[in-house]
Amino acid sequence: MNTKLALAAIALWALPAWAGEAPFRLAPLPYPPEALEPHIDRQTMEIHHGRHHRAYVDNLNAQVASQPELAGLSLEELQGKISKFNAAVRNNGGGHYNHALFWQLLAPPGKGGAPSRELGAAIDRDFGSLEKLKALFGQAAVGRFGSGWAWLVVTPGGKLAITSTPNQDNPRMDVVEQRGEPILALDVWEHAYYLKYQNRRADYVAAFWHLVNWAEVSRRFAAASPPPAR
Ligand code: MN3
Repeated sequence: MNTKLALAAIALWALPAWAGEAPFRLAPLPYPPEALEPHIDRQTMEIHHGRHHRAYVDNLNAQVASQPELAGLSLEELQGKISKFNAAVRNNGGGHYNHALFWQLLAPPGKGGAPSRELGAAIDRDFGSLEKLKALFGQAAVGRFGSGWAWLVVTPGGKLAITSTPNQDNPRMDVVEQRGEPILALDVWEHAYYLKYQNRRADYVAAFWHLVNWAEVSRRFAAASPPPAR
């Protein structure tokens, strides 16, 4: 056995017992951790993804031992049934879903494109303009007391709406007031911005608009919207 194989064997042996069947996994970031600079710094991304997000995944997988029905659910399905589970599943299942989504909704500065024609029309219809959407979303993000998230969602009625949730809750959960399909998200936990922005959450929220992956937001909008009436 060569050295690499031997090391791999040892690494497998050292994993916790549930790891062989751990249903949830941490995907790599879709860009290098420094790609969002100067708006979000490399160290924040490394800690946020590699430690905070990883902990949500590990803690969620640890719950599978006592709640085997968890293993049969996709991450998306779990959100809609979150009321059936304990607080650890709600916090870590939400944390995993929210972060996995958040990374995809960001792009390096100048790489995020613009809202699709259809999304742009819906933004004008429901908010008046993209600038007004940004102002209202920013108010939701800055106004969320303590830790939580701001969201742009497609409601069950097919409208765009802005909402915010505490902790790791999200609009897919069957426990929140304003439900919908999230198409844009912003993490306003201090761990998301404190190293660079300290207490200046509003500056972090303003910088976020340089990083929005509008191509991905538009894709999610199209997938979440009912087909146009004929
Ligand atoms: Mn976070």
